[in-house]
Amino acid sequence: MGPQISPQIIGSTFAAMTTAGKVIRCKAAVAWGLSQPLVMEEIEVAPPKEREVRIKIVATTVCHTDLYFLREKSSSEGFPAVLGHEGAGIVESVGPGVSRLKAGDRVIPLFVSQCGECRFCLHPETNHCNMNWSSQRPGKRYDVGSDTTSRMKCKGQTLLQFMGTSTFSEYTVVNETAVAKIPDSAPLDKMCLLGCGVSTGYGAAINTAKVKPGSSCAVFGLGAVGLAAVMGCKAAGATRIIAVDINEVKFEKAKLFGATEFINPRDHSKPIQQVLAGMTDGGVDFSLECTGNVDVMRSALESCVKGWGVSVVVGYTDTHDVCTRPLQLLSGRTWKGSLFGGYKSVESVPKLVDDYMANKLKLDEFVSHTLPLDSINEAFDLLVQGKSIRTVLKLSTGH
Ligand code: CXF
Ligand code: ZN
Repeated sequence: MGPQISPQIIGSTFAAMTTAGKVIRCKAAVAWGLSQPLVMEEIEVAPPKEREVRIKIVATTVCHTDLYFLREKSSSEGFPAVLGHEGAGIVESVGPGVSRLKAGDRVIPLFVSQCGECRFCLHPETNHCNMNWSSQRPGKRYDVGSDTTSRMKCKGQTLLQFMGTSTFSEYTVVNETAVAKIPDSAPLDKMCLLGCGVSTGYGAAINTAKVKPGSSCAVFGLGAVGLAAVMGCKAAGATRIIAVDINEVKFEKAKLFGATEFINPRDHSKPIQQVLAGMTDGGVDFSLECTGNVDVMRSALESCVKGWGVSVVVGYTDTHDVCTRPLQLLSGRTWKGSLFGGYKSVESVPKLVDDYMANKLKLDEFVSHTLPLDSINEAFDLLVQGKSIRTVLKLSTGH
């Protein structure tokens, strides 16, 4: 089904050639409740308000964070909702005051904004823009980001917009500060990967850990984020990249992205940090934790060498505390976290696109499956079972 303009909503203008300024009826995968399968529904997407952009989504993928917020009790505030934060599409229309973008532009919606004006955007060391959906309503996970309301409805109910992006829909509305404009030649079914997983892992190695040439690295967890972290370590010139996962099926892909050694912690009776210390004369220079498990976060920190080791937390959980003994830090290790790879989003994502187009950044290799949006529950299942890296969901209105 393509998008339809409802006669009830737009009355006599039904025959109009353009959808701009009108409510669009389209398909979306709606999350009605905790741990329930998503349901394909016809939803209504209102026109963009001031400083907002309505985007026709062409391709989207499922990230572990979508799964987490669908299934974890702590997020039960958030239904009904439209999840999805890795997408790419084409601007359908823009709201008042938008000059940087226009209808027809190819774009990637961003779950981290870059307004360019706030204290954080003006600081060179962070990408935590104050315009972000998470800053607008601290502690919440939903909203367009500009006025904390939703542009989506279904069966008379307001649909919460997830992470300011809601890409599991044929159309979504996003704040203009959370949109990256990309070249017309960029293939959208690959570009969606830059909306989260690849940028998150790759940037965590390059921007947050600041991996150095000739260094040793360990990457814990070999999903899309971990594989991208491996790719980032390689791009930064690391000579030893130790890939750690309990699912050995992932090792082959890790090798493709640059891993030089592979460890399954279940093959060892000693704690993994001791195994890594033994392999590297006391610990790796850099470690990246990409699982969201707090025990793994601790292991990753303690796998770093004393004196100068840097460990980066990339995985996410809001249900457990992370801990270590203070001596681990007193002895010179640094523990850091990374959101969206530390990238200032609006200006950096187009550069990643250029790198892909110049064959300097792998994206195709992350795509393990391709399905229509209607099969989204299958994509979730593949991720849960560890069978997919990324499933690209193509929308029927796609290009
Ligand atoms: C997310 C984790 C939850 C907070 C926002 C960023 N990372 C990627 O999906
Ligand atoms: Zn994500």
